[in-house]
Amino acid sequence: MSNAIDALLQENRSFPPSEEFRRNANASSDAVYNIPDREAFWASWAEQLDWKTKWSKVLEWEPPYAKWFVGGTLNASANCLDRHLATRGDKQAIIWEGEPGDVRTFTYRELHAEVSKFSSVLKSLGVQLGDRVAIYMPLVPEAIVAMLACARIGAAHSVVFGGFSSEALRDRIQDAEAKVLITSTAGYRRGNLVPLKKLADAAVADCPSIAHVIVVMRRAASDEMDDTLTMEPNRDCWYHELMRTASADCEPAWVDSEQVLYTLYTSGTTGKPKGIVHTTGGYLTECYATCKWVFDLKENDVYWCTADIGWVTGHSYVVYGPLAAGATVFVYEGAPDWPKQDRFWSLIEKHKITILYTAPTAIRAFMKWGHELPQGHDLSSLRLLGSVGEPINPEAWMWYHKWIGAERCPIVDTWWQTETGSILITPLPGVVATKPGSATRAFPGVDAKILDERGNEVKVGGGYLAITSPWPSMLRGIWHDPERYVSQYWSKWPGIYFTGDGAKRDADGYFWLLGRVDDVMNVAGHRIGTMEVESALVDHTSVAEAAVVGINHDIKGTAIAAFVIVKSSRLQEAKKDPAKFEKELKDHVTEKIGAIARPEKILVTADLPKTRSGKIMRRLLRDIAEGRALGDVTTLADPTVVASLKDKYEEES
Ligand code: 6R9
Repeated sequence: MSNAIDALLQENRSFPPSEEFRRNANASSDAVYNIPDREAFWASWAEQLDWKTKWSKVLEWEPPYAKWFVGGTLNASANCLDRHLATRGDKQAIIWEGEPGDVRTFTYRELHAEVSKFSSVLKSLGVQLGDRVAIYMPLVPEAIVAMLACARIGAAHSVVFGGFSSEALRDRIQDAEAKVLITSTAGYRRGNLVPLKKLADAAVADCPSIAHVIVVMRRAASDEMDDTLTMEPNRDCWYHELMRTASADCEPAWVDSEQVLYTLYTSGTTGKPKGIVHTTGGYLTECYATCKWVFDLKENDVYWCTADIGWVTGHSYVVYGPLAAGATVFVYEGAPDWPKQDRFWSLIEKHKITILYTAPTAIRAFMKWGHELPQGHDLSSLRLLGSVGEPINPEAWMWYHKWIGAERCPIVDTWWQTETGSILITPLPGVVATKPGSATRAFPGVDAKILDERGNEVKVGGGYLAITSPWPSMLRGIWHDPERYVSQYWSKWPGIYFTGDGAKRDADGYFWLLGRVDDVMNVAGHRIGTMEVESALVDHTSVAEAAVVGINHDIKGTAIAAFVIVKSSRLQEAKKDPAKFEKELKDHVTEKIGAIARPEKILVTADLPKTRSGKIMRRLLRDIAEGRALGDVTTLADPTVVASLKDKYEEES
């Protein structure tokens, strides 16, 4: 039988942790991987949280349904706030900077008071245990307050990214049957104000379940009150007015470990969004554990995860994980290139960030903009870097390592999904020698394997990434769609979770993610993942970013088309002789991974179609390359990108 996916790229560079990092790390020896009893291991993490009632059973597993910490009761907001008051009351919980440069800070005590008050507000508006609350907000502190307040009273939040349209918001509110919507007058993005309240009004017009809309003022009242902003009597309320009289005394609801904490719709690079369901005890346990061991969180860290709370990364690693660990969390509202392309580096310098967790899409943009920008700032506060969201190409990894990490900071390339709730494959920075482009090993207690079509394990080589035992933060289902839960994740092999990602394992047992299985290209009988070809292109000194797709070919059946973004500093050179440049890139791929992966066609582009969370949408590139009408574009960040790319592609074909 042919391989599910072939492995082409060889990467031999390796970076062991420094002795100093290892010595001080929360996890500092390979012994942490020795887990004789998985349930006991997870229970030992759960014991570090505060429970009102202890569980009677760690795990109940009736595939594909898991219950963790059965019979236990706890509250997520109490674990993120109340339990820190005695020891960390005056410690900064959140340091927030808005895009225009306004700064606000909250100590744990202040955040606790704000969340308690807002919990009282929600209760007074009739929100009860088990109700759903939609949140459509810019990345402002009140968005985090809103999430924690829902958790405090046992309501499930459903955060909808503030960059989504009113239709997307409407569909998600309707699916969740949310009772209350929390929004803001506006949010900043690249100097512009996105009129969230107006977009919310359009959505709510078709949402009979919504009884109230709570509105946060993003700016001073005098700036907000123009004639176009209307407040619907009896339905709409101002956040600041409700808060003025709200009681700061709100006992957390002690909910069952399996109480729904939130639903969140996946970014959907391929199809219709799904409402992923997460519950409380297991989710919080694993978010907390991974924060301690993967991000090595210490009392004095200033930790910055650049994700928006509209994505799972924002849920697990801006809010629940780091706050449960009592960390100081830095939050930035706006775009990385506003007002200039060095905003991230100036924020790191100004706030003395020690841990930075961002996405390959951002790293590749920084590469394109040039290393001179970070070089102009003092980044010496940094001690650990992270990456999430897509495979990170080895050259992007090396760039991150050299120009941001000063060859000193370990990089944790963390693989996980909205569905997995928390990081499952990752280096532990004090233990594992990293290799550029590899997510390395499964987190202790996580059972990750490469399987072939029939479910046999591939020890070395390529195949499908599968998780073969339940884990505490796993999804508990798809909201209102139990059949899809089973067919999407549990039908390929009985009782085994199918991730939808292709991956390979090397001789050291390291995992290398190869891209979505749906994007695999079958070239002359070889099944080639997108990642390795793209990495071979990015390995060329002129290329900042690349996306490849399979296109129909008379002889090979399928050939490879590559879309590449050239580094700003190399653009002139590439444009001088396009045919020569194209050949150079093709030769580079041939040399790096073999003739089988040589692209048939190369198109230089300024942009790639991406989801709003920054993932390349190869499905749309296939539509372009094969001259089809574009499929569903609703999750696309910038629709103009595909239109101009389509024109350019057709012009050059
Ligand atoms: C957390 C998040 C999940 C998909 C996942 C995979 C890709 C995420 C990755 C990675 C390679 C990594 N992905 N992290 N691929 N290396 N470190 O991104 O969740 O938005 O649900 O996306 O993202 O393809 O299956 P989500």
